Amino acid sequence: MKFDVITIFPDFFASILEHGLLKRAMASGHAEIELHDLREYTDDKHHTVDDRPFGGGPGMVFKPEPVFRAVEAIRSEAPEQNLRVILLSPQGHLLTQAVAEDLSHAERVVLICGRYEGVDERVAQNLVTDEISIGDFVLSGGELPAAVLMESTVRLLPGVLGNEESSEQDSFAVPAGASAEVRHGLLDCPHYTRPAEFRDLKVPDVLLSGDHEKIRQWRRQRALEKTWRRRPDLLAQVPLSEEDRSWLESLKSAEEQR
Ligand code: 9D3
Repeated sequence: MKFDVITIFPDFFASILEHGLLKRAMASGHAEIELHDLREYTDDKHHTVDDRPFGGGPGMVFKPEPVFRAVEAIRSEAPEQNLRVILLSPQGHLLTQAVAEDLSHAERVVLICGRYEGVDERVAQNLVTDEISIGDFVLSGGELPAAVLMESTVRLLPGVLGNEESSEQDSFAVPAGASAEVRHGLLDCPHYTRPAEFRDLKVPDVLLSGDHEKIRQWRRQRALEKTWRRRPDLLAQVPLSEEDRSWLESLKSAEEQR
């Protein structure tokens, strides 16, 4: 699949394209990423990409013309291709594993990285197919979100993580918005490695016991407990076994005793 990233800071992406998963996916031909400097799609001497908001107020807004021109130039390279045009913005739908899975089936995805107070609404209304946010916190622009979106999508492409089958096959019986990749929606259990004792801090005995059934139970219980305490919203969407339910019940009654 191919990403076209429209940004006023193309250099921002150098380090993530030179390291790790995205670099490997590009080297192996699974992903292609082309950076487009928004300023190259301006036509004035000063390469102006922004202007003051109509109606007044603080900050600056991305002008529509350079953004339209950039997307139209990309579209004209392959007019028959079905383009997803994504605006990264705080007003977008939340990026979830399900959104990444959906995008991993796309042929070509344009990512528009906003800056300043925002982007002229005519871009969002007339050019963009999806508006996406990575969470309810304030960033300075869409570049980090674009990198997050690309990494979460590319790692789902068949072959990128070594597994030649589509990673979709392991998302069976998982409700929308979740996937087996996120442990059927549960938070992960704790992990330990050597040494078994570090400054008086001991690894739980069960993990050293060699009893695989006990270890499986312990891990499942820790995952259930952590999810119940920190992310009860996730627990509501997860298929639970009888064993899971009875453990959670005993956890809740122990808590009520305290
Ligand atoms: C403090 C400025 N805010 C006034 C109410 C609005 C605002 C405008 C532009 C807040 C952030 C931004 C820049 N952020 C993004 O473009 C962005 C973003 C984010 O800030 N958080 C999570 N996901 C995303 S995707 C794009």
